[in-house]
Amino acid sequence: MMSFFRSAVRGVAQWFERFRGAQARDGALRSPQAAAGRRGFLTLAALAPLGAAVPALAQPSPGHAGHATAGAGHAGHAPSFAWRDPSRRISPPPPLTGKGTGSVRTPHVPSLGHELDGGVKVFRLVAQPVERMLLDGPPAPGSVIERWHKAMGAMEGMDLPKKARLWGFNGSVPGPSIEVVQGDRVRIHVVNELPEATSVHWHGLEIPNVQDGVGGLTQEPILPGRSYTYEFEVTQAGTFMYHSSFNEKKQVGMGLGGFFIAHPADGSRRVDRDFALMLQEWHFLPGNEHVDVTSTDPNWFTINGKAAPSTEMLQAVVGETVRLRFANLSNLHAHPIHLHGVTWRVTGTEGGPIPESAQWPGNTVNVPPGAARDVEFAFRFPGYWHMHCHKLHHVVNAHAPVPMGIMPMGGMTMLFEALDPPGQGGHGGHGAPASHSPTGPSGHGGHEASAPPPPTAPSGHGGN
Ligand SMILES: [Cu+2]
Repeated sequence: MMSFFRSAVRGVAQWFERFRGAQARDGALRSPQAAAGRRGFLTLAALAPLGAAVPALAQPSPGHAGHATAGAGHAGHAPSFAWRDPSRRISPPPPLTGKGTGSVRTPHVPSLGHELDGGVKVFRLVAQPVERMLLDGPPAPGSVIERWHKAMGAMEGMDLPKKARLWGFNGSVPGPSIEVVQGDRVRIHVVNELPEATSVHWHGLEIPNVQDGVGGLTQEPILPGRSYTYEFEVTQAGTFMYHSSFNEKKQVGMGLGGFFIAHPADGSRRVDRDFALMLQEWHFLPGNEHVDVTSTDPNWFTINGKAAPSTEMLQAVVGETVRLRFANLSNLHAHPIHLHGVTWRVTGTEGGPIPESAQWPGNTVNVPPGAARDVEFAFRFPGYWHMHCHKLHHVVNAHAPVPMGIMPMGGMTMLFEALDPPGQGGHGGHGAPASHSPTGPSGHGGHEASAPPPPTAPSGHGGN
């Protein structure tokens, strides 16, 4: 019975692969007519209706408003239905990607260091096609997650590797985390290596309108191959985001966003461990690596671009103060994130820190699209603590051949290991190693993002 299902599913998957391969070779679907003739199962056909909206949006200024014809040539480029333009160079990550100097760690995602030009912090982002392994495959042999996975009776296929062709920044989805201090003046160079125009919005920041990054409204869209420079002063503190603000449903739906974190200028709100976790959702047709961005039925769910069991295991020592900064760049769903074993306080939103008197206790926090939620807590007991979205559709992976048996955890699931303080080990094997480091190995590696450096003080922030 099972082998019948397996071979049938394999056959369908291979058919889809062949179909996609024939129809959607990079660049092969660049003509709207070609795309329109092939609607149906096609991944890229799903992108066509959105892509078709580009020429109208691409009118660069009110002065051109009378020319809203289908002729994209006016904006200097044709709409593209391809994941990448094969004639366009995809740059390696710019220098200082992965060399952040702040205190926040974004597992699986590099941080973004800056150069100084006088008093201005200068960051570099390249919007580009990115191949991302959402799932690396089965957990590492002998790891805690493998033990858990096996104990649940993992169904065949649920930990098959899952590669996705997304859009991101500097080779990463989500893009590298930007970390600054309230009061900083920042300059951000954005280069567009996508096959269509884009722009970058600084989500939650109170900055002059001309810096707001809404392509076609507050600035001319950044055409393929072109660049744009934003510059503003960060007057707020909190957990913010950056994301595409041009053809958003498609571009954010394909991954174009990241964290923008600002520490309070007065050095307040310090914690021992500070993690940033980006929630994203995706829909893929069977056997397909391209996101079906028109779907309202996501079937893959990631934290920092990884689905369990490939999500890193976080670590903290019992009694240490921990902050988790959740942000949601999903197109559709809120994600109620729950952590076992603690009562946290919700200490911040996308509007910045919440005054202490208004913080509220909980252990599940709902994070709507476009929102950020900071929570703070300390573990009381050592052990492996389960953290996951409590929409349980969001904690499995979609490629089970037949989702009728036990579906082991996947999607928006993470383990958090609480360690005994040094010298107090022996309680279940969770003693902190002498060389304990929050950036230590997670025991089930395989993520492509290089590990950021251990936490150090951002300039002017004075430690964490
Ligand atoms: Cu969820």
